[in-house]
Amino acid sequence: MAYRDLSAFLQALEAQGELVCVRSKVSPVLEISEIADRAVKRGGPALLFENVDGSSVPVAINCFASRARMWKALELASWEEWDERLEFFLDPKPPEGILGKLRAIPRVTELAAVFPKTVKSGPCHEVVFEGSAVDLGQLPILQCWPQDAGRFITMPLVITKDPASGKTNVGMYRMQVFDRNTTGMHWQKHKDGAGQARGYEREGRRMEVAVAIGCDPATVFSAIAPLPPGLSEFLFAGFLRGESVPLVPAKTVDLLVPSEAEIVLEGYVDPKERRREGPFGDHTGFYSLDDDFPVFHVTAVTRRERPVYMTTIVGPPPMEDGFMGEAVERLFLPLVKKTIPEIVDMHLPVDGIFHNLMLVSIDKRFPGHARKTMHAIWGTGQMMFTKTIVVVDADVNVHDPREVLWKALTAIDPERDLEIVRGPVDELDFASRLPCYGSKVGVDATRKWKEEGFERRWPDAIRMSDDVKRRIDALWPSLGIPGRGGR
Ligand SMILES: Cc1cc2nc3c(=O)[nH]c(=O)nc-3n(C[C@H](O)[C@H](O)[C@H](O)COP(=O)(O)O)c2cc1C
Ligand SMILES: [Mn+2]
Repeated sequence: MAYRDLSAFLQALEAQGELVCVRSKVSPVLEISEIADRAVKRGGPALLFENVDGSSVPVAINCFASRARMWKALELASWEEWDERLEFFLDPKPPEGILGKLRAIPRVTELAAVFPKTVKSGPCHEVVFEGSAVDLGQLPILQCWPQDAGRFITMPLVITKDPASGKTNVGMYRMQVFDRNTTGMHWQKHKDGAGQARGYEREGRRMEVAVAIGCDPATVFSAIAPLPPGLSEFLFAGFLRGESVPLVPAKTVDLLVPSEAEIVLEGYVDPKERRREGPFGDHTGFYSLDDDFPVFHVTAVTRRERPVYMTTIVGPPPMEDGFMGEAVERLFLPLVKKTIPEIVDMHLPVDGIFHNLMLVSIDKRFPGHARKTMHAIWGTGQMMFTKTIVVVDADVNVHDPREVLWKALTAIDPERDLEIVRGPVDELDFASRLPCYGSKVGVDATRKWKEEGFERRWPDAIRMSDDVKRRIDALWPSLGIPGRGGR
């Protein structure tokens, strides 16, 4: 059963001891951030701050900040469960026999039931503020870090429509609060929201924008999913939940918003307008420098009678977004494998802040295969940002950093095995010589072949023979050596 809304998810977390309600009075300026940071770094629970200085609205944070909570959010018991679920749709086999056909029916109806549906009304419209009644100061918006330029909405679902195709996009792009009814709109150049905005700019038209804050967890997660442009995040959320996302027409803009949202901001972005945004303590663990970004004018705020403000903080890893990133890695791996089939597994270690390091194992089939894989990765969606790609053979476990270091570093002849390219880099990369344009490196750490010009012999990795291991397993308890005899 899908979570109906954020409260349903919070209740489920609380029932399982995964949520702590904090009743002490705390400030949204830096204090919640410090508490949330300590909690996530200690593997702590999600937090609901009920008494926030300056606002009557409670703050939920760290809702996704552990693997267990991320699974709960996506209603999965393991990543394997997802692989199996996806396999049915990616590789459908005609069901065999009457029993097989009967068993397939629920799956097919499940698919039919996940398209977003429009409803007439919803709790997100219980209270409506328009025009001069709009005041973002009523919300407990955080200042996350000392050098931040101000308060930032960090977990918004920014909903826009493409001017040409009319297709809806949902993206999570942070928003700096400038005053009671304007914010920044930090969609980076490469993102779908920015792409749609360029369409409005060409036409010299205002762009209507709606921002949902606090929804059921799958819908929130869909806003960070790196889907190809034109593919609906709300449909993806429906697929994740196994149930469609109910959408309701916004009050003052021509957009559909999740009817079960806690808070919705409605307004517009003027195509010509830019304003200084930042600095902001970012997910790189450093402050992103100030820069010019579009401005969001909030013309209406709608909300529940008793809303919860959902937020997160990013900063030196590991943070909540690291767990969200891991979910992206695991959920998208089966899809990546469909286009880059040689990939066996991949891993983006959390300290690589998602796109600085990708470890990928391949089933190497032809000379130069590792380099082909790197270029395929750099050529696919947001994976273009990957600064370092290390390609290893299929027998290396990319989730074990020690094994990767050992086997990858023994396998390389640096002058021969580095592939250095230029191209687009993440807008948050502050080391590249130019913004958004720089270099990336691939490391071919696969075993080298004769066909690749390697004429020497390649040694086997050391491994004890199985029969000896079995004999010693049996003998171990009698040897008087402390510790388990595990291998
Ligand atoms: C907590 C959090 C904050 C984010 N903030 C931004 C941001 O300010 N700007 C941005 O372009 N992407 C940001 N992202 C990443 C985007 O949400 C992500 O790239 C997503 O795929 C964008 O949606 P789109 O593909 O529809 O453009 C953030 C992600 C997370 C998890
Ligand atoms: Mn998108």
